[in-house]
Amino acid sequence: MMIRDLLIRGCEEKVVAPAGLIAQGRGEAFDYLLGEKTEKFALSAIDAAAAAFLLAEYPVISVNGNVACLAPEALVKLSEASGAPLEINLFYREPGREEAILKVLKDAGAQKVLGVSGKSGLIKELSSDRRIVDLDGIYRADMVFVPLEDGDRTEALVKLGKKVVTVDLNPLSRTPNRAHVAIIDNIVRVLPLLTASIGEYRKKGRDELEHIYDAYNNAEALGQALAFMGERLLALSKTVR
Ligand code: PTJ
Repeated sequence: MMIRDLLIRGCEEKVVAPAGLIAQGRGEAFDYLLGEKTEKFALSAIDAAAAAFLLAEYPVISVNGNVACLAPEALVKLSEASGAPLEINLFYREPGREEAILKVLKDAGAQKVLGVSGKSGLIKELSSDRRIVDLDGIYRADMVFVPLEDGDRTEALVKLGKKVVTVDLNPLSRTPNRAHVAIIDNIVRVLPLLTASIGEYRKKGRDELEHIYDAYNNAEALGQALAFMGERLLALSKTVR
């Protein structure tokens, strides 16, 4: 209920797009299927994601309205731990939204936020407003963290040769199926775990990080997430009286 209220308030303040409330509802439904816990397949994806951050030359964290509203402090901590800048990149570019999100991030302690300077480039493969990206950010990044993303942009970023890491509660959605690493879990639970994993992995050498990244198989993890949800529902069905 608290998270729901947070998003409703975020929507009133233009941080969250109206469609963001629908996205949250879809996410919540899948979170019920997960049992609202971080499972093994998500933990191994978090480890691969941490390795991807540390192996990248220029990683960037893409921030939309939902993520900024749900976990602004955790985003700032992830940015500090990984050295990856935050870039506001919106699907629904209504007037005032970027400014509202910038304020949320600054209030949470962000020093520098990309995507608001006007120094923008275009991802030509995309038709939505998400094609507008910061020349100093996603445009030149070799790895992009895009939680709660739409499928078109994930596909476009992969086509451009960038490594793409996402967080999505829905393993059937196109984004997790196109990304290199998809963490099937709630963004609120993932961000602190990912930040901790990056802190721990900083001590590891490049070879070890490459080994962790290469050992991860995204299709297998998505299959495990679906199987987990199915088995959980089956077990629950036996307890219904
Ligand atoms: O702020 P904007 O304008 O950039 O718009 C953001 C939204 C989320 C509205 C936009 O990107 C969008 O429409 O996304 P989709 O296509 O609805 O995809 C969002 C995905 O995030 C869905 O698959 C949801 O299941 C998933 N999701 C929702 N809440 C969470 C989540 N995944 C992880 N944690 C959540 N809390």
